[in-house]
Amino acid sequence: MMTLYGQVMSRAQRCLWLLEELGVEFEHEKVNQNAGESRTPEFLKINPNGHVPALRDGDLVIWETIAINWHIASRYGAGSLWPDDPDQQSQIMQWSLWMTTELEGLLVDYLRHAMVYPEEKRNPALVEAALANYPAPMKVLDDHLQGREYLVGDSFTLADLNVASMMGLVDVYKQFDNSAFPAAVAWLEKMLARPARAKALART
Ligand SMILES: N[C@@H](CCC(=O)N[C@@H](CS)C(=O)NCC(=O)O)C(=O)O
Repeated sequence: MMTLYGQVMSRAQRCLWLLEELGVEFEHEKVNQNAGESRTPEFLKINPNGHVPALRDGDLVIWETIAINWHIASRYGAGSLWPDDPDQQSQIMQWSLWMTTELEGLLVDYLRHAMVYPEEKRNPALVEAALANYPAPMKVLDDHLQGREYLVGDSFTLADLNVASMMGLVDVYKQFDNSAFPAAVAWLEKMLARPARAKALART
């Protein structure tokens, strides 16, 4: 049986949502990164970066959210969240990596420095930069979603999940001005309303 390490209020939410979508059995170790539990000598043997999430599947240990979800979806979601078409698989990787490289950094900066960190640890310059840099990738997303229901093909895939989950983490996207991105917001609200996400969020 697989074991997923990481509490739901972290990037582990992405993996928990996927596991709930697929209905596969797994054990959940709610490693709390805010309490230093991802930095213990024991956990560093699982992920030497000291981060959650991490996944154990038999003898295999994987870290990095996108790689974990690729592993889970390609093995346990083939034909559904992970389509058989190799071109669609490439597009899924494109959108997943786009999120982590174009948008995720600024979302995390905003989340930490405007919402989570105590006042004395906050850096207002990072919040300003996040607000300034948000529209460019969002326009790309919004343009792509004109006339489309899903990011890749005509059904829900890992691409939708990997992108929406990060924007939905403590609803961080609502902190930004989305008035110019109605297609992206409509898509996001639909994705975030999926029952499997609610199941993942209940794993507190
Ligand atoms: N690129 C990594 C980032 C992982 C990451 O930074 N996780 C955060 C929680 S969302 C963490 O574990 N922070 C605690 C720490 O670094 O001590 C991934 O996507 O898996």
